[in-house]
Amino acid sequence: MLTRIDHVGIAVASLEEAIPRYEAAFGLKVAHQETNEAQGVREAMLLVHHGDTGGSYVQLLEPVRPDTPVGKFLAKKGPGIHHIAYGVADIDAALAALTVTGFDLVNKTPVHGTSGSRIAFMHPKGLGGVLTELVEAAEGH
Ligand code: V0V
Ligand code: CO
Repeated sequence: MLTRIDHVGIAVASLEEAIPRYEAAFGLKVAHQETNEAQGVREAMLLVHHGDTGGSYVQLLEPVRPDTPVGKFLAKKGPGIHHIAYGVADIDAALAALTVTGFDLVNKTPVHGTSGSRIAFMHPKGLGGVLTELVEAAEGH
């Protein structure tokens, strides 16, 4: 079902400070930046590798307000790894299969993700404490 590690989401207080650190450390480049009001984040995608099944990225996440998933995470735990995201070819089929097996889905139907992707989150409780996202990339990504 999974085609790649699409991204590792990292909670940061400031994109402006975090982006140059990642550029300096690994020579990564920002491929895309976006504000996602529904998810409460400003995010930057830095490309690590582009393979047959699509890209793998570091996703830096800055909360737009404290009362958001990333804002609450930062207040509780400080900056760090917030979620892992796996690529899937067909997110509707993946969610249907996970519903049958009884997984606790935060999003039962896909919502808008970065660069026009369709995404859905799975609750960390069922997956070793790791908030997990599925991503169906938009055509051409
Ligand atoms: C919270 N918890 C986490 C966690 N966030 N555990 C692991 N990783 C995380 N990121 C734990 C927390 O320690 C608590 O554990 C428990 O969950 C409840 O925490 P809470 O602070 O009361 O939070 P809730 O229950 O209000 O919300 C938690 C969930 C929420 C996971 C349901 O964060 C959520 O809906 N996340 C999905 C949306 C999201 O994260 N969007 C931002 C990225 P104890 O203390 O009970 O043991 S947007 C994105 O990635 C985009 C747009 C993209 O890729 O395109
Ligand atoms: Co993400």
